[in-house]
Amino acid sequence: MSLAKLSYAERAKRHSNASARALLEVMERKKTNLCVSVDVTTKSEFLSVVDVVGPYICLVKTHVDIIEDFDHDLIEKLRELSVKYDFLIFEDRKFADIGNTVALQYSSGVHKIASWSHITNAHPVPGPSIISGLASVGVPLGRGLLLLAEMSTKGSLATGSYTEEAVRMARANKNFVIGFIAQRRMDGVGASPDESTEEDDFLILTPGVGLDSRGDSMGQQYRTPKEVIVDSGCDVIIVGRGIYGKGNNLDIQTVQAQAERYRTEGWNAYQERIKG
Ligand code: 5FU
Repeated sequence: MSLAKLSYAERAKRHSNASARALLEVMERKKTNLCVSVDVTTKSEFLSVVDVVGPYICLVKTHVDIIEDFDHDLIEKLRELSVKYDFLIFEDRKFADIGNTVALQYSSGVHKIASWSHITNAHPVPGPSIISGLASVGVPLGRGLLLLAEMSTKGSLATGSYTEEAVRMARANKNFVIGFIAQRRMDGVGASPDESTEEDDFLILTPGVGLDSRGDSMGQQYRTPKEVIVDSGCDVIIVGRGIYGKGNNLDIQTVQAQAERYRTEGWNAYQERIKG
């Protein structure tokens, strides 16, 4: 049976990585495949958005380096909210350096990402050593890594043999690599004809999701939850501005209504996929 037809609960039982299992379990428990990307630049806006979207999401995606008044109190409050509302945390750090450097960037510095982020991600561009560098920090903590196999932007270079090589790198490191940032399922991608990949269960987390717009003026491209979940077989929809808006004034009621809307669209699409 294709993995896209299995329920999140069934897939959780088969997963050995603690973060992948926890994510699939929370998706099933809260009936949501929505990840909100909270790309705002102040601590108070960040916490307001997370507090209002918390009930509707499985995962919060952060870019902590854009928060002007970042401090560890923010992380403590984010952790409290993640317990209160039952969601995981994904720092979208997009590591891209040599193993030794990424291990330091992941564990140390101002942000100490590995100490609070269940999931993070990396560009495969440096080759497999980026995975071993990050794994030296993340595996002992039970963390999970996503590789950027594709991107949502117009003209992305992450296509063809680059994407295939990313999937091969993931297959060789299944204890730590739990899936991909990608625009479609990656089952069997880059495998040789005699290679069995049926047991692989890589999660596909997909940015570039919007219901009211097809893109922005800086190369972003949007597809609907149905296109992403049903047509392309992805697992988690990542939504930013579609939920928290574009201007400087956060309208918390609208943020809540949009989170509810995307959660419903994403979950209905998943149910259509597993039943169809
Ligand atoms: F890897 C990627 C990608 O291919 N496209 C993305 O948009 C990551 N992203 C992130 O998802 C990006 O950095 C934003 O944080 C978020 C999308 O935000 P939007 O407001 O929904 O466009």
